[in-house]
Parts: sequence; C-alpha cells; structure tokens
Amino acid sequence: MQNILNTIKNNALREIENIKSGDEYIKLEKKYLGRNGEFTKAIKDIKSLAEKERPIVGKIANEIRIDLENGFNKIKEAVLETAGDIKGSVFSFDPTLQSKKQEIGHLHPTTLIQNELMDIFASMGFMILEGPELESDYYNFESLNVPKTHPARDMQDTYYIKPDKKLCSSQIVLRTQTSNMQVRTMHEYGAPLRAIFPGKCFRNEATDVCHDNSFHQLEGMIIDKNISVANLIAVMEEFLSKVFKRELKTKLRPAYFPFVEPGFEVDMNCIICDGAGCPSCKNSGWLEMIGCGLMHPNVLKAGGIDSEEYGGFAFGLGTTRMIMMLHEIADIRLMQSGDIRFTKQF
Ligand code: FA5
Repeated sequence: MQNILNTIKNNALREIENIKSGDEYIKLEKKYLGRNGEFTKAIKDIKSLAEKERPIVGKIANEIRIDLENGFNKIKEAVLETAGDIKGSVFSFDPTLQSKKQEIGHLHPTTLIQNELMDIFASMGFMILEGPELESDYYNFESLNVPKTHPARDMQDTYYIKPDKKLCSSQIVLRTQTSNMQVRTMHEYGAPLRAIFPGKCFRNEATDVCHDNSFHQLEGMIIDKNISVANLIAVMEEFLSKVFKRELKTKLRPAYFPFVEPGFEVDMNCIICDGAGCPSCKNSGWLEMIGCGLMHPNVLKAGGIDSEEYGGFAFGLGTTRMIMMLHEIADIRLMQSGDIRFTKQF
C-alpha cells in the first residue's frame, strides 16, 4: 500500500513539474485528486488494512496529500503569472460572466413579531429585558410560589441540567416560562416597574399542532400602586388590537397559576376555522393564548417588595401561538422545522 502511494506521489510530482497551461493543470488535478483520481481511489483501501497498519499508512497518505497539494499550489502560482490569458483555463478571467446570485435571507416570523411587540410595549413605557434560558430552579419555580413538593410542578415539566457542584449549588433547568424573570427583575429594579421579557421556553412534553417542546413567550409585568384587573385587561387589549389590526373575539376565564391571585387565561377565537372547530384548535374553536393575573403577595415578597404598598399584574403571552393565529399556520411545529419553503413565505 505504501509503495502504491509513493509511486502515485512520484508520478504526480513529475507530471506537475511539466504543467504548461491551465487546462493541463485542471486535467492533472482531476487525474490525481479528483473524486475518481488515482490518489483518492488508492486511499479508499486504507480502511481494509489491518487495524495496526491503518494509522501508519493513514499518516503517510496525509503527508502525500499535503505534498501533492503543495505541488499543485506552487505550479498554480507560476502558471497563473504567465498564463493568465490561456483560453478555457481556470485562471482566465471573463468579465462578461454573470456573478453567482447571492440569496438574501430575512428575519424569521418569530423575530419579526417579537420586534413588533417590543415596539408596542416600549411605546407604553415598558423596559425590555432578556432573561437566561438556563435558569435556577429558584427563579423558574420556587420564587414563583412553587416549592419543590408543590403539585403545580406537574403543570410544567422541563429538562434538568446536571450542575457542576463546584460552580453552582442550585438545580439548573431549561426555563419553562419567561416568568422566571419576575423575581429577578424585582431584585434588580425594585418597585414601581414595568417590563417585558421576550424569549424562548422549553418543556418536556409531547408535541402536537399547538404545542412544541421549545417555543417563544413574552412576559409582561407591572408593579405599582393601585393596580387592578382592569389595568391588566386594558394592556392586553391594547397590544392584541395593535398586532392583529382587526376585531378579535377573546375570552378571559379563571385559571390557576401559583404566582398570581386571581389568575386567568385568555383564549382567542381560532382564526383558522373562524371558531367552527378544526385540528389546529382541537375542534374547540378557541386557542389558549395568554396566562395572566395579579401578582401573588408571596412573589412580591420573594422580590423584596412590600405587598401592602404595591401590587401588580403579570401575563405570559405564547408568542409562537400568536404567530400561528396571525398567519393562519395550521401546525405550530412548522415554525421551527427549518423548512425553507415555510420560512420563505414571510
Ligand atoms: C405560563 O407559562 C405562565 N408563566 C403564564 C403566566 C405569566 C401566568 C404570568 C400568570 C402570570 P402557560 O403554561 O399557560 O402559562 O403558558 C402561557 C402561554 O404559552 C400559553 O397560553 C400558550 O400560548 C403558550 N404555550 C404554553 N405551552 C406551550 C407549548 N408547549 N407550545 C407552544 N406554546 C405554548
């Protein structure tokens, strides 16, 4: 095997020395290094050698490849200098040839809608903050009134990361909700405050037409004096009407989240079937879009805020689901499919 490789090398280097034109260069490069070239074919046999021999011959083959490539490069420079006008050679330059068309990409619908939402909330005086996707169990659950043994943990299963005990004593999870930013932000900014937290969330759950195991949410939170459910509804109506730019049928119904009291969910009439019922809304005619409510005193306390003086509301909008409704996308999983035929439509 080594003899064969050395013979190929010697023949190739001799022939390379004699290259006189770009055409000869192309032919010779193909003869030795092309897909069916002598060298390329020869090294395919290395895998059938005995295990002991393989690394030795592999190393020699690598060195020979480098020698051949260097030989070709050296002659290329020499030929390039003298034979720039050889017709049909790789080195000739034809200014009339069209350049390769560059495809210009564009932003993903998730980024587009997130940008639009950020503009809307900024105009209402909200700060925009980004939170960590890898989060401590404390900020994702415990600080939100969900102790380790609380049954509400079952509502959102996630991916638990094994922490390096030397660096971190807390359990680390992929955040299940952008609510992980609530107490973080209270610690950082205190009261009063108004902020939104757009970002990605992760859940260990089976996927279907309206559930993915990673998706985007946008959390909003206001902490101030005299905050009521009326303020919460007003803010939600404002951003929904600005994004959808049409009249929407929504319903606010009581729901349980340990970090708010009272808690609600906002459902939107399914735009895909106009409420008649279809696979995308699981035949109910409605799609759950937002979880929300008035801040629970325990959460304010965890954030170091006096719940006697201040109150607040928070909501978690399912941004990915909103895009589903906005563009009448029948299956949420298309959003992260990476299918260019899908993303090209936006
Ligand atoms: C929450 O995540 C709460 N953090 C929301 C909240 C914030 C409540 C503040 C109270 C105060 P929920 O699990 O329902 O709640 O998710 C909120 C929204 O995210 C849902 O209404 C839905 O639009 C979207 N969502 C939830 N799970 C998925 C999923 N698997 N795939 C896509 N979107 C989802």
